[in-house]
Amino acid sequence: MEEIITNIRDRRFRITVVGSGYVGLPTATLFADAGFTVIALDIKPEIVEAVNGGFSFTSEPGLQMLISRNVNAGRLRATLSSSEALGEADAIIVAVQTPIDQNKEPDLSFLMKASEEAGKALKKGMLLVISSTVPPGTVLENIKPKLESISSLEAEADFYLAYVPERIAPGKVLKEFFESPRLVGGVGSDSTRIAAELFRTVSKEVIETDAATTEVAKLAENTFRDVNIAFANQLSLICEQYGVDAAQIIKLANTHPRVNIHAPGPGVGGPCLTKDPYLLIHKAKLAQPNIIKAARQVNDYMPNHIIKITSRVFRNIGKRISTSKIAVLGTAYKANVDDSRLSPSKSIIQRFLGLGARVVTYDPCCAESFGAKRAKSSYEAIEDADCLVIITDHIEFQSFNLKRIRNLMKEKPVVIDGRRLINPSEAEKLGIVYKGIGLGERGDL
Ligand code: SAJ
Repeated sequence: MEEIITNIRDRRFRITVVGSGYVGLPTATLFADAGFTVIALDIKPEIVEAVNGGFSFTSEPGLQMLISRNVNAGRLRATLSSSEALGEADAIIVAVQTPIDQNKEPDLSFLMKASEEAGKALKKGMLLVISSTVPPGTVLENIKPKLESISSLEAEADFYLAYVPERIAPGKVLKEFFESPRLVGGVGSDSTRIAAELFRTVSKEVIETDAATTEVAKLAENTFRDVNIAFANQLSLICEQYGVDAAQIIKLANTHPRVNIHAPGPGVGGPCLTKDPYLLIHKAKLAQPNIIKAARQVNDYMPNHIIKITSRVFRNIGKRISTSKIAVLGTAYKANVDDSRLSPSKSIIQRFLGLGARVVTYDPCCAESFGAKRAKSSYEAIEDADCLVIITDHIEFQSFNLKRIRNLMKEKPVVIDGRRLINPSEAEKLGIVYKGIGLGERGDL
């Protein structure tokens, strides 16, 4: 064991990262940048080709430069070949996707396949780290026995196994990879110690615990955030009915030193918050009501609410959605990222298209348009529109010239503000029919 620790400190430890996606690629790159020789394994030729050419498949700030630096220095390369990637490794870090299926049940097929391949390559003294988000119990109940039966080796005695989840938000990956305290949970104390030593080379702070605890802690973080946002969303529906402003109320409530209500919005997207709560409750037997499930339902309802308020405004002003042009701003699931996975924009755009509207989208970061026509700028999308719907809070959308918007739009222009980026009284002064999420009018109840 001391020899392994020395090899880590001397950077003689060779690392293979299985899955070179949004988590695996920065992981591989940052270990290479810390001085290790790293191989990134993936099944997608375009990712492998990009990495070996010194490029990133995501536009994550700073990542491209780091990939290029480490590929040129000969510390980082990518491959499609498992045997090439796993044959020489001292540590294998698994960062493949663990999605949920249509029934909201975890699909561990990618993870179990990766574990199987890692199991075939296991040798005495190797470290296997799971970084994919997993349902509680997965490392001890599924992965450990699989590795032991394939390799005929024993965890802790012959090889080391730890769960080390990521805590990085797209857009801030490089900063958070280093700065977020890293939870390291081994299946035993030697596994924890070795994995902690390895992650100390890329993280400011490492917190040592055990695998089962770390699995639940990872899921608790994102579930807490999802439940908090659901509370903010439900509060905004209440405020709309009571004729008060949820944005102002949240600001006031958050002046209390023990209150921190998140921001309401047009829905919660992305690959983490939409899935992790289901992983957490997967096998738990809970009496009703289940606030975690209810929170998911509240957040999933929000895109419908956008359609509902738009329809109501159209009815009030005597226009029809079916004969209108609607500009939808933002297809990314959150501000300033190019990622549209599970974005609330998808169902909103598709519902408007289904109602017969002509839908034009614009997103400064993201090329996805979910079947709508894609404009080259916000103002091009807004031109001649009957209605502007703001879905993503990109920086570019936070400094609109409202007068210009007003002049570009058709008569009786409608603005539906899913992120509260526009000043309501300024909009109304210009003759815009404005509806913001959480902003009620007296008499709405
Ligand atoms: N959102 C709101 N209101 C808010 C905050 C976010 O409606 O107050 C929406 C966003 O617009 C977006 C969704 O929620 O649609 C998710 O946003 P997010 O900021 O939580 O970002 P993620 O999902 O990219 O990242 C989360 C992070 N988790 C926490 O902050 C607890 C990140 O640290 C994790 O690494 C990541 O999940 C993950 O991979 O697990």
